[in-house]
Order: sequence, then structure tokens, then C-alpha cells
Amino acid sequence: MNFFFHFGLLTLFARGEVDEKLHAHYIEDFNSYDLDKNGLIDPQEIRTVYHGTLLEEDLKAFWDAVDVDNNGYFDLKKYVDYALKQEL
Ligand SMILES: [Ca+2]
Repeated sequence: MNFFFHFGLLTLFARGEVDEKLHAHYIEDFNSYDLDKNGLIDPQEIRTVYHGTLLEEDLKAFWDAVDVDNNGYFDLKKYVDYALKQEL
């Protein structure tokens, strides 16, 4: 776990936005996509996880929803924000 990733977790916990159990689930999801374990997920990592079975248009739709500030990757914070929206 790198520093920024850890810091992101602490921030979320401190803000009390996510309960611990839910959090563990999201962290597990996030880590399964973060292949190089740098605390960030880029589109290529998603493609690799899906072994080329993911349609580019589906990836784009997901990406538009998760990468809200369009910087080309997402961290745990953006992922959790996205995941929580999906549960509403
Ligand atoms: Ca990564």
C-alpha cells in the first residue's frame, strides 16, 4: 500500500463516508484492477483484467462515470464515490 493510497483511506474513514465492511469490499475490487499496485487505475489495467473481452464503448461509459475530473486514471476515492453512486 503506497502512501497516497493509505492517505486516501484515512481521509475517507475520517469523513465517515463509508463503513468499514463496505470499504474492505471496495478495496478488494480496487486492488484487483490496480495491477501495478501504484494506487491508481488506468484504462489499460482495466483492459488487461478483462483480457480483451470488454467493449471499448463499455469501458468508455464506465470511465466517464468514474474518472470525474478526466485526468486519465482513478484512485480509491474516485472509485468509492463511483461505487456508492451505483448502489443508490
Ligand atoms: Ca495502477
